[in-house]
Amino acid sequence: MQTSSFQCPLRGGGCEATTLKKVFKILTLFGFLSASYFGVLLLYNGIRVSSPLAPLQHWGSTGNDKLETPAVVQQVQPNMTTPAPSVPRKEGTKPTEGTTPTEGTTPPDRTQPCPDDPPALVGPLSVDFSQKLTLDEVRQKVSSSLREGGRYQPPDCVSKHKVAVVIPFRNRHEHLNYWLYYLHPILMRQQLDYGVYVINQDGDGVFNRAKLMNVGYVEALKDYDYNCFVFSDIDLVPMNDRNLYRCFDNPRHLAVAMDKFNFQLPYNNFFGGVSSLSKEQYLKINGFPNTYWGWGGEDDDIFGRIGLRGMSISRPDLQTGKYKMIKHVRDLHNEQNPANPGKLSQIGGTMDKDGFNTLNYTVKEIVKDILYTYITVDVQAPPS
Ligand SMILES: [Mn+2]
Repeated sequence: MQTSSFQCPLRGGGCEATTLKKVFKILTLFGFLSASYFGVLLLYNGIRVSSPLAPLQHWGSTGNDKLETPAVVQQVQPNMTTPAPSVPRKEGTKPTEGTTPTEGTTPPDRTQPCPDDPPALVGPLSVDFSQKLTLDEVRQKVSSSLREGGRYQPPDCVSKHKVAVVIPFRNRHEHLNYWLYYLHPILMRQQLDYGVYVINQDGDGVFNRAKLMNVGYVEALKDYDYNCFVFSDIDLVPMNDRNLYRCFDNPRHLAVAMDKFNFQLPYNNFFGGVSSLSKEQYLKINGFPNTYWGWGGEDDDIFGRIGLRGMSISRPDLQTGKYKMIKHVRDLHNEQNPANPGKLSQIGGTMDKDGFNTLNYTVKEIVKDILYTYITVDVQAPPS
C-alpha cells in the first residue's frame, strides 16, 4: 500500500504508484547518465592539464599556442599590477627545452643570443604574503618550465647570463615557498640561464650567512659553468621585474629600497639583502669572510672588500630596486654579534686570509627538487 504522507506532484492529482515509479526511474537514469558524462569530461580535462608532457609538446611547435595555455599562466598573472598584454604570458611561462622534445616537434631555435632588454618584463609587481602557500602549490604553479634542481634556460634564445642564485637558509620554509613562487616567473621573464641553490646550515650552531654564500658559490660551480652569482636573503621579493638578477661591470647591490627601510637605502654603504657578483668580481675579493658568526657585519665587510679592490657598487634606482620583506621575528641562534663591527677596520689585512681560499665545510646532503637545489652543509659552527 501507498504511504499517505506523500504529496502528488502532478497536476490533477492523478498519481498512481506505477506512473510515479516510471517517472522516477527515468529521472534517475537521466541523472546518472549526465553525471557520468560530466565525470568523463572532467577526468579528460584533468589529465590533459596536469600532464607535464602536454605543454612541452605544445610549445615545441611554433605559432598557435593560445588554446592550451596551462593553468600556470593564470595563476601567475594576477600578481602583476601592470597587466601585461600577452607578452609575459608568452615569455614567462615557456618550458625549457631541457627535457628531450618528443617526436614530431621542431626543437626551438636556440642559436640566437637573447636580447639585452628582455621583452617580457612588466615593471612594478604586486607582492602579497597574506595567503599561505604550500610547496606543492608552488610546484603546480611555477615548475612546468623548470628542470630538476630549479634550473631554467630560455627556450628560444641563448642567455649570456648564467646565474646561480644562492640563498643562505635555515628553518624558513614558509619564506622559501613565497620566494620560489614570486622569483621563478621573474627570473624566467628576465631570460636568465639560471639555477636556484638553497644552502641550508645544518644543526643549531650560530648562523653564518656569508660562509653559506661561499658554499653556494663553490657548490653551484660543480653543477654548471655559471658566470654570475646572485646572493639573496630568503625573505626578500623584488617588487619590480626590471631589477635584473644578472651581473654588471661592478658588483651590484639590488635590494636598495626595502619596505622595512621605508623604500630608502638605510645608509650609503649598505650592501645587504640581495647582491650580485660575477665570478671574476667574486674571486677578486677572495669571496666573502667566513668568520662572521651571528647577525650583522658581513655585508659591510663585503662592501669594504669591493672598495679595497678598486671596484665600485652598481645599483638600480629606488623605484626599480623596491623590495618587500616577509615579516618575521629574529631567528634563534642568529643573535647580533658584538664582535663583528670591530672587524670592519681590519679588512685590508683579513681579506686575503679569510674567504674563498680558506673555506672549509662538509656537505651533508644534496636534494634536487624541481624548484631548487637544496644543499645541507656543516659549516663547523660554534655552539650557540
Ligand atoms: Mn629578514
